[in-house]
Amino acid sequence: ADSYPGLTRDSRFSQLTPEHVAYFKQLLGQDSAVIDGINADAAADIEPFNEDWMHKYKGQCRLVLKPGSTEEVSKILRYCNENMLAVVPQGGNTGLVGGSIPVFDEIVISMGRMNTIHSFDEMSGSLVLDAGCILEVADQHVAERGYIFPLDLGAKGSCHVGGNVSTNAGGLRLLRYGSLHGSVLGIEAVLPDGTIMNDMCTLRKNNTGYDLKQLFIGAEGTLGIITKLVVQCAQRSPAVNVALFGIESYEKAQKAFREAKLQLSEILSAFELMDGTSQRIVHQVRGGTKPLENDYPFYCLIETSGSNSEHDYEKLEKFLEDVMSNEVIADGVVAQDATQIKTLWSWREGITECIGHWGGTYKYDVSIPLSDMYLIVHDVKARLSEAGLLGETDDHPVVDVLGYGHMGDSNLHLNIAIRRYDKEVEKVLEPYVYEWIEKRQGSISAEHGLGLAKKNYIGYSRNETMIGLMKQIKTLYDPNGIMNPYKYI
Ligand code: FAD
Ligand code: 2HG
Ligand code: ZN
Repeated sequence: ADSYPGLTRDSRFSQLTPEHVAYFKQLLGQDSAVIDGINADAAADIEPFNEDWMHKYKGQCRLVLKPGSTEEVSKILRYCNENMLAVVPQGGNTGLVGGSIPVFDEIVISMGRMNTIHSFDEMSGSLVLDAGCILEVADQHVAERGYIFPLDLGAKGSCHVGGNVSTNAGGLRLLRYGSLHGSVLGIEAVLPDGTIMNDMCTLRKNNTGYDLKQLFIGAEGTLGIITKLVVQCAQRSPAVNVALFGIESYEKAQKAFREAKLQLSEILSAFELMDGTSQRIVHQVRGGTKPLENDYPFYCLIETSGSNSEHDYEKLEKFLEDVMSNEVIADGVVAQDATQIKTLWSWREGITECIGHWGGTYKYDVSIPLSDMYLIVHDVKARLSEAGLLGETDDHPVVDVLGYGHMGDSNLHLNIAIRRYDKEVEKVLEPYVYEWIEKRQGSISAEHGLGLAKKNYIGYSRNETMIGLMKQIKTLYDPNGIMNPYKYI
């Protein structure tokens, strides 16, 4: 686990006492809503809240609160604000930048009990639900009514919609349904002083003054706690097709993307890129039959979603014939049923889990103009090899360097699979990677957020004026700084 060099506990924050815990116990009533590590040894129960999905960040929290209503969240925050107790909101704890984990002894406010789906308007598609609902459960609810949640990602079985909105997650179909900045219609949030901000508009249009809810989308728990949401869901397409193909070069992958947009236009719902290394690793870790016979340096996964299966399938087949005969792609396979669709997607969605197999990963979630996007993988790999850090044997900390991601959104996930976290490797990677991105006017955080991992690097993607304005907003909403401290900015 990371230690946090350069970070010291903010002495303005109070140390938790049995009196504080007694207040929360009385407020939340039931025993299971408080995990108390102050009066008793609760280390084992608290551990999952103190550690992230990658086992990279470790907190020292000794109190977890699980509110059951907005009013309880409000009372918790008001009390924390008055008593200078720092807090960390936590959803499904699947975040990849250490944002959901305390740094020191901050109180974790876990949202899992607030998981009611309140209503769904089958005419408009607007869904009203609690922040602690699991993404997959919300999607299933609207699927039964012919709709689709406008976000999908590999962690759907455990991430919360509140966490998704707080990180402004992008996921696998942003290309089709756009960012949460467009599909979140309303938010209820509790500010650090306990004020409940009710902006639960269920309509698509509402140009009355500043759109304050937008600030909470991507705020990573630094301004307040999101308690409820209104989400615009889209009509679910009855016809879904998925194809995976092998490609000889990154240039050809770009051509394939251009052609897919041209030829599949309105039915294209995902265009994902995977490099050969990522697919080799998934195969090595999980086994199974490879979708294509031969190995390729690049693979793309295309999904179409439309209303007429025959028409869509025909369009996709014609597209495949075209790109194959023009040698844009070398080989391809189209899923024949729902099981095969799932299997093809698993070669893409399974990467994050498989690359952690040797011990960990350094992750860079970057947005770069498409023409240069994959170049960063070659450059980083060469740098690590030259430094003697990459190799097949255990004395090398780095196993391999790979790239994959949401090609349709110019978003690459550069990952360095490692045997152990290693300062030497970090020195070779940073600030090199961030400088590389800055030179190309890219973004150092395309969709995962800043959290603790990137807070020191925001200057590579935002100028002083913008950072200054962000700090003013933070101070306005959270003058005592109790909301998710030591992170973001
Ligand atoms: P957490 O990890 O619990 O929290 C994330 C941040 O939000 C923290 O800063 C936390 O303090 C804050 N927060 C959580 N809930 C609230 C709330 N109610 N109010 C205020 N603040 C809150 N991300 C993508 O963008 N695209 C992907 O395709 C994608 N795929 C993933 C695949 C895997 C296998 C994994 C493990 C992660 C993936 N992620 C992806 C990252 C992660 O799943 C998303 O960031 C997700 O949105 C986090 O949701 P969560 O509920 O787990 O939030
Ligand atoms: C994805 O697109 C996620 O699969 C995770 O955003 C990316 O693990 C990663 O780097
Ligand atoms: Zn992603």
